[in-house]
Amino acid sequence: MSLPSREIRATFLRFFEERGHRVLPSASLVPSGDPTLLFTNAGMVPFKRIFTGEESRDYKRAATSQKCMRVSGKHNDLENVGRTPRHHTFFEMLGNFSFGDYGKREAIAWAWELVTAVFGLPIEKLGVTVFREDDEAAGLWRDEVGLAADRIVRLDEADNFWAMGDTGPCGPCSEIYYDLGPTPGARPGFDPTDESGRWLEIWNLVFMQFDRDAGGTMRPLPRPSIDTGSGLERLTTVLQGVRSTYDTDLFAGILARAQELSQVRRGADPEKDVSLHVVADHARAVTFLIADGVLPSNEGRGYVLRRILRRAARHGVLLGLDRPFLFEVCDAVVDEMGEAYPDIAARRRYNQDRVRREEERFGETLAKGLGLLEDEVGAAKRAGRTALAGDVVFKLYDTFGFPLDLTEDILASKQMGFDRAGFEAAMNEQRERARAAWKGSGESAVGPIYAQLAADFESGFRGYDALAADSRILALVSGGAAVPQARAGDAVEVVAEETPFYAEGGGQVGDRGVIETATGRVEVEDTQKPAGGLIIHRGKVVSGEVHVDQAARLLVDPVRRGGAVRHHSGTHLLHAALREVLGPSATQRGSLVTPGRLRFDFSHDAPLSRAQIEALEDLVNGWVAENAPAVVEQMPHRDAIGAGALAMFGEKYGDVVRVVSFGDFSKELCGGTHARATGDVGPLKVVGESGIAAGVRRIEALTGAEALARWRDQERALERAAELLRAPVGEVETRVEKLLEERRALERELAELRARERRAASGDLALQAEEIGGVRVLASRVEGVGGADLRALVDELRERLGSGIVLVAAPADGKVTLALGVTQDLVGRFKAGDLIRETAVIVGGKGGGRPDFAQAGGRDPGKIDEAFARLRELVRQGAS
Ligand code: ALA
Repeated sequence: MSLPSREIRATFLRFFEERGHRVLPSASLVPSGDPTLLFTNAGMVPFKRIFTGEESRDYKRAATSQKCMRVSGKHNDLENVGRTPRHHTFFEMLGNFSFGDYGKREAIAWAWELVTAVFGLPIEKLGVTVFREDDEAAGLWRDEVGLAADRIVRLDEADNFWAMGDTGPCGPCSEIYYDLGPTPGARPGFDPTDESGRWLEIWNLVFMQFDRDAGGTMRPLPRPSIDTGSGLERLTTVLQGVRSTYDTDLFAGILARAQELSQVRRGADPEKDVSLHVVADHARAVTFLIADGVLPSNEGRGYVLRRILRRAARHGVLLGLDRPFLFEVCDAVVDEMGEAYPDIAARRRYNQDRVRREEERFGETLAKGLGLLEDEVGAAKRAGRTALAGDVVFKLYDTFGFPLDLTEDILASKQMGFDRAGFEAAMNEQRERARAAWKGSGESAVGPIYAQLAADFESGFRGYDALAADSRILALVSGGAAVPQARAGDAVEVVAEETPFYAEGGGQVGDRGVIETATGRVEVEDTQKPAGGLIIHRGKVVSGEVHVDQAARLLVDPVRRGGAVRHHSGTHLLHAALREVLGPSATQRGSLVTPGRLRFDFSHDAPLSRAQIEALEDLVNGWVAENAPAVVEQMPHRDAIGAGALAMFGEKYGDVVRVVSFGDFSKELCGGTHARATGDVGPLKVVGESGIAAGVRRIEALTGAEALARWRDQERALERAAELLRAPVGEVETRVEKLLEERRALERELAELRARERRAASGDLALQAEEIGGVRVLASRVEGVGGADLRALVDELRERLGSGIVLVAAPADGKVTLALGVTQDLVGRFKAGDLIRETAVIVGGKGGGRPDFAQAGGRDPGKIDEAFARLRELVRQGAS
């Protein structure tokens, strides 16, 4: 019996736990606070800021099995996945990490020990690569491990220098390869560059030494570190003695479900195997992405999810499945992996539902896309072309979710090609757009001064129980630099040994207040935590001076803090109520807690009904009335999640977490400040509900005094309206309805009066008609007529004349409008549009219209008579 993947994962973690590593749970696929990265793509991502020294933890060694996604890169272009034996979108990366603790020697020795002594891989089947210039690593492999010289190959940056992305921690690396046995075309000996598939990379050891900035400059890291990554899928392939990851037990249950549903057997037809593999790989990606809060959409992460899901659905079609099926394969993913990843087990139903809905939606566009493709192919053939335009193929790809390979398949069957360069150009444009949209999504860089201070100091937060503290000033920052003292008028940032000030975090705004010393006073406007455990009080010296090392008294503004506390606890109650009303899929996406209001963003894809909002308010206010006390506990992250505590997706939490509970209805991981009991929150009122992004809704609410103030404002507004209406408040509605009705009646009456007046006026005007060359012409100025009335007037005059040409000029506000009508019997000879063009020029305007009616605007009412004269002239010419 070969080693099950479950055992491989556990053995790896245990091996490093025994060597002093803290074993941590996998972080979310959605990187926390890292806008430079679409997905967590390596085990080191959650530790990025520890490597750069911006953050520290109470451990220096860690080991994880990390969920990862890669959808671009050398081998991970989506189109490849399923076609090669071992590339995936979603995968698990086993890794051990040293944060400035051990270095190359231990990393290499342990990797070797685990691979050979524990997993028992034969030494003669292993080879390693090192970075061209890394003599130290090469020496360690040769002298300490005892590897033969021909099993150590030096490669350059492209292969042996690892970076998380364009910026961030990076360094030279060393990779361990395994010989899968002779393949056709393989070169003899150890050759990692051989592309025949013989040598499989199973472990990458990165010697983190640099931090690369956006300009490409590499700065040495404060403490060189170790980051390693071994793909569980590949390691399992090797340890289970198979050639493809799809042959491991990781995929067995998932592929079995796909085969059962499609009634297609693996191994019978290579093309069908590709489809089965695509379905299996993508079902894993889809399951984990949705469980981490990503929803299908047309941008960013949601777009990647949608592409993956549709590609899987289309391959289902190729397997003969003409109904939603992927949701059932995703269910098999939960069966297989739910034990290792409780998150996906907890969301089984929700997951199924989302996937199924997206499959149904794609089912509709699929038919339309195929129709478009048929049409385009037909048109191209008729035009004698043998290739389809690149932008058509891109449209299918982009709008209809057709993967390129699918379009290619279909085109090939019709002996058609396509303009690949055009497709690529359209694709690049799209990528640029996506990149541009991805940039600038926040997170300002930590100034170097803060990183420095964070390395030197840590501030103790004392503000959970106290609003005042006696402490000492550790550092002062002014103008971006540390200063020994600050004087009245200076803007300053104060670092103290201990502080009751809450630094902005977890959605809650930073505290305000004052810091007093024997010689001066600082008014604090904001409190922030820019790096690590460093808390800074940002404000201004308002009197005297303060200096480093001085004793200081720190006093938090209690009213402001009180408001923040109420709204923060209110946010927790609202979150709990949302889950009761909408179900567990309403997961938190963000929040803002200020002293005056709260805002809560969550996953949900339809507006909330009034009944749902009222249900939320009733639940929360019921809990408030219970006056349930807050219980705050510290516990290991694992236990907290096990006890059902809610944690925000993508939020970073330490190993030991703070859990805030109210009664048995609310339990959340939270570092914020809270009410002692729900009663302190006071009434909670929802004042806004809106959509802020695809699948994300926002609720705004007020608590306590703010809720009351809001009611009062509204009451006052209602009373003012009642006063204006001279009616009791209770009758405002019926009175307004009545007023509106009366208004409608008056408008009707007014319109009738106007029409009557117009008819009378037109009777008089018609008498002014003159005859020019046998054509009746009426040119007249009218006052106070505009818009539709002007047109109606021209119609009426035309009717009165029976046969003729009517031009009316309506001056108003220094401008003039001309309207011109020609009766039907004359349109053969005179075109209203032509006549108006020539007359409008005279009043400095332009216009046009149909043969029987035209309109124009002009800027020179003083020339109306001239315009009339021009009309007469035109008629004379036309009549002759
Ligand atoms: N971070 C390294 C990798 O992903 C270990 O290969």
